[in-house]
Amino acid sequence: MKSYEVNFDGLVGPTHNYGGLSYGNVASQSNSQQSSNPKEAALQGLAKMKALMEMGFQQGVLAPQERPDVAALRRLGFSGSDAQVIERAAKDAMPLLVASCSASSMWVANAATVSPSADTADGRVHFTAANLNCKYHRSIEHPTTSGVLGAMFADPQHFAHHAALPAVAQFGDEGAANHTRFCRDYGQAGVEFFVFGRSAFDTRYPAPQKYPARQTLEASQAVARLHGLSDDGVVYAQQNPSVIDQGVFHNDVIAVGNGEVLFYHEDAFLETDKMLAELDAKLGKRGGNFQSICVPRSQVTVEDAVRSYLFNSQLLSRADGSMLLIVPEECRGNERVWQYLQGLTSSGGLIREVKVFDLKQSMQNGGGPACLRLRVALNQTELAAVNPGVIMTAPLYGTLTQWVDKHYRDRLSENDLADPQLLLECRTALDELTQILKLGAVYPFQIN
Ligand code: SUG
Repeated sequence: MKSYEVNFDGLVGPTHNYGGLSYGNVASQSNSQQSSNPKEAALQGLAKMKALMEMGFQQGVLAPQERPDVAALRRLGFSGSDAQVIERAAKDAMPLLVASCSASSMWVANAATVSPSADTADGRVHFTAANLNCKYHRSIEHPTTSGVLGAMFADPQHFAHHAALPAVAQFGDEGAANHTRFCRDYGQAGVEFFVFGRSAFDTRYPAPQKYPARQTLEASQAVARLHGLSDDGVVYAQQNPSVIDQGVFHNDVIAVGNGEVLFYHEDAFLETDKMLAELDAKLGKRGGNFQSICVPRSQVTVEDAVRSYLFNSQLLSRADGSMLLIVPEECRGNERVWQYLQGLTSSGGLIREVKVFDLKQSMQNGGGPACLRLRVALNQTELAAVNPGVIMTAPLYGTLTQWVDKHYRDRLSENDLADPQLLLECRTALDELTQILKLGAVYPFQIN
């Protein structure tokens, strides 16, 4: 049976703004307080989805979350009508209002970790929503993430959903941003590669000095257990703590993998040779031929990688077996990175083509092409069991762009977040969206 990698891209929500909320994420910190353009952000994301669909890739869409999150503000003690909750938070605790308005659920690489059915003990596709426990504004995502994923992948015969891990730093989990799967074919058993930033319980592992390591080894191990992965199908590796301290807050800012290929920066990991040997051996036992492409620091520095998001690219397999790299415009803007990419595609290797996308609105918060998508490998039967409302088509693209044009503002600054009218606009938009995507009631305002 044929199998596919389906990319489900996060649709940018109507409150997209630059809140400066992510310490350790250089772009989020440096663009704090700038005004944003939610309409442009959503259209940039949709343009990427449409382009990939037109290139023949399977493409889906993942709905944004209800923001401002009034229920989250109520849990923090703000009361009264919804408008009063927002007004009081704006007056007494603006940072909390900003956090409750973040459209950060757009970076769906952090929504969950997904294991395809070929890897799991019960032969179902497993999802564990990420607790995103390192940042308050992201820690409030997982209940709705679970609801939306449940509405997209509803059939229990094919799909198993696990709640987020315990919400403590020791089980900090950032989902697929620190997880890659290698395989010969999407439908065959593969090797799942979990990258962690620190260990919560074992002091032998070093930790970064400056910025937080968001993913723990123990969280990755728990996800592997929940998904029923076998030891010979899993490899764990530690991120180099010094790159975390340079702004590599997720492994997908410094490495990307697909099929049999890992594309990574020389400084990305600790004990790289041991890790590569284990990947090679384990994929070899599953019939695959592991290949790695190391980008040397002499050609591209870690700083170049963080600024350009070279590795936050989508590495896609084409029908002829060659690969395509989807990179953000910022790669073209960096001379060393662009030169490296020219050399890479003309070297006769596997990666033959680079396509550039303008995702500036998302990039200014530290979210590139790879952050915006959640990969789900599915066989034909499983793909047919996915809610068809979320699969991208030309008519759906048309409907969603019209929906964005109708409901989104083209400028949002911090003061606008306190406008109770924004809450109404967002709820009206999202209510319509759940009908467009045929999700049913998934948002707190629809359920309570
Ligand atoms: O978690 N930025 C996100 C970016 C996530 C990128 N995802 C991956 N690398 N997979 C984060 O740091 C910034 C929000 C703000 O500052 O307004 C933010 O949440």
